[in-house]
Amino acid sequence: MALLSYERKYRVRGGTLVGGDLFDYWIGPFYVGFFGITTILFAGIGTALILYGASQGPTWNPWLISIAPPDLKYGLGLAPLLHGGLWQIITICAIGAFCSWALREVEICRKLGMGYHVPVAFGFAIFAYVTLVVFRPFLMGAWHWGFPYGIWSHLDWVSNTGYQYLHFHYNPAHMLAVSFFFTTTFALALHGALVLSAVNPLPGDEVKSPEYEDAFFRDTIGYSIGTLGIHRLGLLLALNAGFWSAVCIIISGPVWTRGWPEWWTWWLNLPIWH
Ligand code: 07D
Ligand code: 07D
Ligand code: U10
Repeated sequence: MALLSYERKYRVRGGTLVGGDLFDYWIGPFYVGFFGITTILFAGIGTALILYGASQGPTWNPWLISIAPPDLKYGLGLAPLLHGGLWQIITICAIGAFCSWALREVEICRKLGMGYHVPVAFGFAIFAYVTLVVFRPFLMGAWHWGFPYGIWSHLDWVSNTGYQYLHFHYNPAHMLAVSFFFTTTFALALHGALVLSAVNPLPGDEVKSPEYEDAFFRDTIGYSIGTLGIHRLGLLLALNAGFWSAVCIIISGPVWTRGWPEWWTWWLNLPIWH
């Protein structure tokens, strides 16, 4: 079916969470909806505030523009606009835009009668972000602990925060998160390669059925997870990568304040060694 006739069939009213028929329309390829409007508003205001902050700062170099969180002395209170207040409003706009985007995805899922897997998955990314800029700073008693909004400066924050705990690689949840990220790319590489090898043959060759894909992995490793199963596994791996990332940073400070290498002394202190 051609794309446009397909869209005519599915571009129907209904499924909105709020607003009824209001905003229940498309602009070009984009579904709008109530949450499309709130996305544009939050993203627009947040972007404008970043530009305003940049205009008050020392550089227009896009790599170096940075909007810093408030000084430690402001604790969990509001800070003056140019001393972290911008960062606070931009954070609210960012959370507003990300959550609006997720809810717009939910409305599109409802229109299409599909499951909510995509917005749920995006929810894990939002969760990781909110952990970094709300939950952890809140538990540590100051917005100061959030990361600065700048391409280069946020890298400095990751490095500095890592070294505050001496050796971040010794954080056990960071190990889990890193391993899940690696496993996710490994699984996607295997899956992408396997599908292309079966359904995109050289000219003249036949397209192979899923049985061939199953047979390849049975022959190679003795087991095939199956064509639906690999997508379940991929989602599970990716969500765990984001989840354990959030865990690894929320425990750094609120739960464990010393160097991460020291955490492993529990191993040396096991009674079996004494
Ligand atoms: C490919 C989908 C498209 C998204 C893109 C990002 C902006 C920012 C804004 C100037 C995979 C669009 C970027 C809108 C411009 C301003 C104010 C997704 C794809 C292309 N980081 N990070 C990057 C963000 C954190 C870290 C790049 C965002 C944490 C490291 C880009 C967030 C920590 C490295 C970027 C965020 C951290 C990066 C490429 C939010 C731990 C790199 C991102 C909202 C998670 C890499 C110069 C990418 C780099 C990089 C964006 C948070 C660590 C600028 C929006 C605080 C170590 N990060 N990041 O491809 O090259 O994502 O940096 O949480 O090495 Mg980061
Ligand atoms: C937070 C992004 C959310 C994004 C959202 C959407 C837009 C719109 C618009 C394109 C979570 C944004 C969308 C803006 C764009 C358009 C149109 C994702 C987020 C909501 N580390 N480390 C991690 C590795 C070291 C340290 C996570 C590896 C060192 C700290 C991951 C190595 C030290 C923190 C990870 C390594 C250190 C982390 C990041 C290797 C530094 C964190 C992924 C090989 C000296 C962060 C929640 C993530 C974290 C984190 C990997 C090394 C420190 C597991 C592979 C030893 C302080 N590290 N790390 O979280 O957990 O994504 O954040 O050496 O805070 Mg690490
Ligand atoms: C998958 C799949 C599968 C497929 C697939 C895919 C997964 C098997 C069937 C999908 C995968 C791909 C296509 C592969 C590539 C994807 C990636 C590598 C992921 C990363 C993606 C990107 C980098 C692209 C990001 C692009 C985005 C987010 C679109 C940006 C668009 C907007 C900001 C507009 C959003 C629209 C809204 C909110 C609705 C309402 C508004 C409008 C329509 C009009 C816009 C309004 C204005 C211009 C007003 C003015 C705006 C202001 C003032 C503020 C604007 C501020 C901004 C920051 C924009 O498994 O099957 O195949 O294909």
